[in-house]
Amino acid sequence: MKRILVTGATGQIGSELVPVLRDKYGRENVVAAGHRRKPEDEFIDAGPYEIMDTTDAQSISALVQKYSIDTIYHLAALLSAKAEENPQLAWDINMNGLQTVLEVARHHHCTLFFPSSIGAFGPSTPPDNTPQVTIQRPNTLYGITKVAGELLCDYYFKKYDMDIRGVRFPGLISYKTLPGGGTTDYAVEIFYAAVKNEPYRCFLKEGTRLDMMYMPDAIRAVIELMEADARMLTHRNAYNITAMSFTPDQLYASIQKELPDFSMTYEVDPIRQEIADSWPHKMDDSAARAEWGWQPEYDMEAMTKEMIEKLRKEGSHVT
Ligand code: AKB
Repeated sequence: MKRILVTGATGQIGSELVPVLRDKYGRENVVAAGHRRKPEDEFIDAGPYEIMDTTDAQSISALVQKYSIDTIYHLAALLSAKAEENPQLAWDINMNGLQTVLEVARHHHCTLFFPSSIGAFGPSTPPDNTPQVTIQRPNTLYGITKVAGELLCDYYFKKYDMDIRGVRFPGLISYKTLPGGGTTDYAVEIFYAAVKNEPYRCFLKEGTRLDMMYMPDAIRAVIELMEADARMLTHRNAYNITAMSFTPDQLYASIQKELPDFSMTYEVDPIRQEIADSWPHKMDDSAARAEWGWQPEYDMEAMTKEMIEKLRKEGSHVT
């Protein structure tokens, strides 16, 4: 049985990945680690929870030893817009944090999952049908840490023969935990407003096309990649994966089909708009499909219906 450590466990991906891993591998075998002093009760009740600083090798090492960890899902990171607000902190968490975790993983012979992002591409990358292997010259600090992270993971794989795997996530849409400080966050916030019958002011302009994915597909992708036969993996760090590609106006129209009274206007945030304009419209994820069978289940319509239904049910989570 695997013994797993998840960093950034209280974040948007972690809060959904941890319960799925616990169902699969047993609650005591999955340690959730976050930086919050007081996590949600469900973390404390549902299995081991630890407070951890991802740049502190000794404390991570101590946790790995305490729980005999053999696999690390390293999710702790600052997202794109937050990283532009504080580039020094973003470098420290995203880059020094990854390098620290890689060293701990090397020392303790752990397998590692590292999430990259569409942010690893930049304005000179072909935006349509963005190839798996292409030019990557991002002009955001977040993107720089993601490309460097991909390369560092490749380096550790080749030099130290470590099992490290990763994907380039598009914008992720989920109803359990809000993302914090990303450029694609509008595609989550819009649902919270719609369900509360409030108008939404979108910070990206009409026509801004980006890759997106509903969280259940994202969680399944992580698990399928980590379970894939290592001999099939050529592009380990990291695979393009996508599920849908839409603009704010298309998402607005899709929500209006379910909630005809919902209204949206635009109030463009120039910083996030510039980031979005430098990212792909639609990635080519054929390498992931060919090498480990990646296949999304949700398109924009199916995701819209389920987001509205779930947020209505989970009314208490809507803040
Ligand atoms: C962000 O917007 O920063 C993230 C991402 C696409 O990596 N959601």
